[in-house]
Amino acid sequence: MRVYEAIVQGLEDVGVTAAFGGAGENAAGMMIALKNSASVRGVISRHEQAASFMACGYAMYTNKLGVCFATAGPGAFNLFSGLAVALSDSYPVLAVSGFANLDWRGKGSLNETSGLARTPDSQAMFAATTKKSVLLDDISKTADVLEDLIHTAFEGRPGPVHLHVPENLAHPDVKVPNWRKIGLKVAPVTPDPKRVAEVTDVLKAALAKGKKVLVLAGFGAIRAGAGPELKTFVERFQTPFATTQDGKGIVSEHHPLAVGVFCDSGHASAWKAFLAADVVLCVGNALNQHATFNYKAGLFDGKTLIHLNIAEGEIDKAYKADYAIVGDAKLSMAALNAAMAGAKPSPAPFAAKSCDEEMTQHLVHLTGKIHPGQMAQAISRLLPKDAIVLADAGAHLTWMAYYLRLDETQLFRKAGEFGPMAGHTNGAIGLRAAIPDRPIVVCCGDGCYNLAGFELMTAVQYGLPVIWVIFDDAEFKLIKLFQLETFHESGLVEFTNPDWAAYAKACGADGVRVESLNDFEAAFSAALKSGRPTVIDAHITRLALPHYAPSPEGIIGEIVEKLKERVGLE
Ligand SMILES: Cc1ncc(C[n+]2csc(CCOP(=O)(O)OP(=O)(O)O)c2C)c(N)n1
Ligand SMILES: [Mg+2]
Repeated sequence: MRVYEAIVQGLEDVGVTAAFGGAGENAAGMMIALKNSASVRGVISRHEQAASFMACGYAMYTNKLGVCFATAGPGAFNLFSGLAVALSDSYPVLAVSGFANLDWRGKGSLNETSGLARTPDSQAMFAATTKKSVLLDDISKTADVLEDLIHTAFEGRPGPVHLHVPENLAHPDVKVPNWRKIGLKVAPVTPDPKRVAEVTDVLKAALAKGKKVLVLAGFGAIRAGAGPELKTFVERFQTPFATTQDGKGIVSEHHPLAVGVFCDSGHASAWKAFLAADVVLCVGNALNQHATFNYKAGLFDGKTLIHLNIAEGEIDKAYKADYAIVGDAKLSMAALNAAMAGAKPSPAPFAAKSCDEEMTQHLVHLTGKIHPGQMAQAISRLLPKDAIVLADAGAHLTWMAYYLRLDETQLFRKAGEFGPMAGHTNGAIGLRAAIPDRPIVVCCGDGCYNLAGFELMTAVQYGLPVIWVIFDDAEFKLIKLFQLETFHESGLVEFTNPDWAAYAKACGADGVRVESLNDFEAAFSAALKSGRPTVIDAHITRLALPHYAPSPEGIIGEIVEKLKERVGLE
């Protein structure tokens, strides 16, 4: 068995069904092994960066390994963005890339990345962007190395791993002498019963004293599938719950206890509930910049912070937790629910206002084009029960996070902490390969689509249909807003777009240009019905301002804070 045949066999052993990559001499053996695989589908993207995003999309909501591959040197370097996403957003992803012939190391051969002879050091670069990167220097170690890497990808907080396969080991006549089946046995991160008992005592005492408990759920809770356990908790103890943008829908946003999104561009109802809370139970939430109003000083002052996260490293990172549980969110919430059996809700109910009114408010809109907030509301109304919505990086994301109203059977993911444009525009194609039977909608900015929308051809070629809704405002809106706020002028943020509908049709997909909400609704409904790859080029107004402010008091509050800072007031 050749080295790449062995690697693909290993992927089959652990249940991988698709691998995304780019062509190249060093990747040639991988491409052939994939062509011959009965269960792993090879998808060659137009650009390797998209392949790395697709691997992330593949792993996003499944507990499956995302796989991307590329040739040595330039192809491999195009994988970094996706690996950075997998690192920051905790996706189990394996990248396999070529490496120049080890026998020629130091001579500056084509694609050499040994760090010698004026070549970049890809071992250092991949090591810096993954949990672990290995250069396979002995073919008899292939099974051991691959198994160890895959385990590392899943262990604890999931993340990316990388394998360098040197050219001299990838020749057709070089064989793995000792191949064996790869096994995947990853122990779940179970919570320490002592810590669960401690948190139980704190919560019971707080509820008995009539203290207000708020749950704040993040993507970790979604990834772990902790929705049912969270719902049991909030309903039993009648505690309101807020979410981060990525935690949206963990329990239905139609639920009377839902107070909405807690973060920049979040809901006032969530902020007010937070202000009133005595105890905040954070579940699967890393308390990062946009979920803490730029790490607002004293955010948890006067409150008891209970932090539940899969990794010890996240606890006390930005805010000192009073109590913590390290564990998988589902297992930890189940353990907490069991330990809380018999506990009673607070005698003084925490009557927080739900997010319902803010999400469904009527938006005043006077110009001819589509109001992006109204479009987000329309998507909420038309979205099938099992749909998945991804947003990309930009102002469009803030409209979606605020106005998309999700049921607990639906999913929403924003561009994550690394936050590359086009990460989800193309990651969605990988997600489609992993989840073939749920509608997938990407709400992307036109800047994002311009950056990498040519992967539409990959989606068409491989039959991986997604609906792309382009928020077409012919500008980098988020950057424009930042410039105006910070520099009081803007520059180089506007651009021209092609006729995306015509482009989509030229690629073999469906394409529609819409300029009114009615036309959007018709196009969106038709795309959901057709199941075909579809680009909806939605011409949105530039005049609507997204609900975005790093101040929890909202846009006006932020202006007041800035003015106070300027004149030196407390
Ligand atoms: C690869 C990459 N380059 C640059 C950025 C910085 N960036 C974040 S949002 C944004 C604007 C995106 O424009 P568009 O897709 O049109 O979205 P809009 O803000 O207009 O909704 C830019 C340039 C980034 N996140 N990723
Ligand atoms: Mg734009």
